Amino acid sequence: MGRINSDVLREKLKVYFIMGSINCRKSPEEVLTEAITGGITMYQFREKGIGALTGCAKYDLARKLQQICQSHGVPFIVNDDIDLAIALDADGIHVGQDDEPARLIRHQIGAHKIVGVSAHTLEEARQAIADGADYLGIGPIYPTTSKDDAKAVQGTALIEQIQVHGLTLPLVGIGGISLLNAAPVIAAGADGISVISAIAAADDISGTVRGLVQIIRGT
Ligand code: TZP
Ligand code: ICP
Ligand code: MG
Repeated sequence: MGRINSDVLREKLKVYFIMGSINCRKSPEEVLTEAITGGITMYQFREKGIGALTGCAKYDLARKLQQICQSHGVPFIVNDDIDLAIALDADGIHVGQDDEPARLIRHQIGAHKIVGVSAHTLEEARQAIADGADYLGIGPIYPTTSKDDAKAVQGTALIEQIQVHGLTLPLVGIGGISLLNAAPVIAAGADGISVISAIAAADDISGTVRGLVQIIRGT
């Protein structure tokens, strides 16, 4: 099996929900189920930050959320944790610049799995592509409170720069994206948006996702 088709991946990146237990105001299972009802196209399990689960509790939650994704045909991606991604036979993994190099991640997880890499500069984007990434996460686009060690806010500048330099890998914008500011991210050339708090902390999770889907699909 070879690498995922990039047009198929672009569809899955449109409304890419990221969540762990600390992002939720009700059970993660409920939050994920409501987000799927609203129409998320991909999900990333990111169990990180103060109070995050570890060990067996982390594994058990990941397995439950993976089963919810599987029963609805939504790809399940693991943040950072290559051992967990392999143990669960997840659909893919997302890594940052401080994690294991993407080249090693690709080697460990196999050609047919989805590998995403966070990039904050054109150079990091080029390196991720050379290392075998399938898509890039570009951000933080707007201010965010969901990541303690977030880099400087960059707006849509890098997304635009990536197009100008002819890099064609699928990409999502991330960081502070909501119903109010998602449209410029797509206008800048991103295939989709990646969102934690605007979905996980919404009063109406499925309604918020439906709104984001409409913006991304341009209707
Ligand atoms: N990487 C860059 S910004 C960010 C991550 C994981 C957090 C995004 O969360 P939110 O709540 O959508 O701003
Ligand atoms: N981009 C994506 C898609 N996921 C992340 N966890 C991140 C950047 C930091
Ligand atoms: Mg990371």
